Amino acid sequence: MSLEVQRQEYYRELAGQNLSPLWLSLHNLVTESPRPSIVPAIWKYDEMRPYVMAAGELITAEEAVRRVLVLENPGLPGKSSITQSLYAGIQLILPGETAPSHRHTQSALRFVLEGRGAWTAVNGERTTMSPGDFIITPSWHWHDHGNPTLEEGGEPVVWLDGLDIPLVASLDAGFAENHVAKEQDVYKHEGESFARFGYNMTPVRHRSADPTSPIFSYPYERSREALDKLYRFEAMDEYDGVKMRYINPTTGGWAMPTIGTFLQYLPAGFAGKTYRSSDSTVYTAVEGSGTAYIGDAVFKFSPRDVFVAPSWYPVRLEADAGEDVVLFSYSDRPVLEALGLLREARA
Ligand code: GTQ
Repeated sequence: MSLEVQRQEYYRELAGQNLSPLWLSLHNLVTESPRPSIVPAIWKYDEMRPYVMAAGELITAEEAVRRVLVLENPGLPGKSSITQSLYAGIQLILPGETAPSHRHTQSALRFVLEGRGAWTAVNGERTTMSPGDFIITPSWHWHDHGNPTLEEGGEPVVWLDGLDIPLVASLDAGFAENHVAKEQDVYKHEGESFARFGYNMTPVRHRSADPTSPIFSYPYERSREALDKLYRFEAMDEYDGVKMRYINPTTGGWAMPTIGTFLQYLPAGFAGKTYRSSDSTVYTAVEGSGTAYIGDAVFKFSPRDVFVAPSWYPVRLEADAGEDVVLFSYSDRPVLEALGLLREARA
């Protein structure tokens, strides 16, 4: 019997023992650099919007629990993942609707795309949404969403959901439950969390082991003002323009333990240098139009479009002439950083 035939026979027997020879797979398991399954992709808001609005005619928020269209990376079909570790969806809530209260171990962020006046409730406090606001639902906290009725001036509100669903799934750490009530009790004033933690101060005896920021809404106006001032005061970064990360003000750490969130300003005509990093990043444009070069992909983006850059792909961002660009983005950077796995290359 030739050696090759003996080996084949041996491999067959191994499979029956739930064993496998590492020497056949080592090169795929331990690679020189990341080999993402996900691919660069863009979702144009103008193309998604009719489907989002059509969902509003077909199912209520209450029946759907969450009326969301999931942005699926074409490299991971059927996996409800926009990156290897993160999820993205577009959620619609119509006037008078409620998305009933539940909680889960997955952390969620909302980035408001269109409409105003809807609210999210967390920890007994409601926050009213406006475009560009970044809102957090921490792990295992009750949350429900609602919208004033038409008579009260409600309008359709659409936001981008970012969750760590694939990450939590990879760890088999998902738990969830529904609240007995449709809406949680509201026992705080709107703005209370921001008053406590949003002004570079915290209550004198504040101590918390919660890894998530106690600010659960970061209003766009304030974040935008910081970018505008920094642009006027300082030289920009050649790769990022002015790029800031949202923080937990009580620790200086990430606003969320598993998802890094960023707001970035590229002045009109900005042509960024090429960088790579091992965090896969989801971007949405808030203001202005430009071009994202991600590997071989060239994406023209406008406000509310969503695009994704896989780990270690070369990325370059440009703002069109006459268009100041603001980008919101999120990635698994806090996880990589905490585990010593974050790598960046700035050419
Ligand atoms: O709003 O709680 O897009 O639980 C996916 C799962 C949104 C939410 C999503 C969720 C939510």
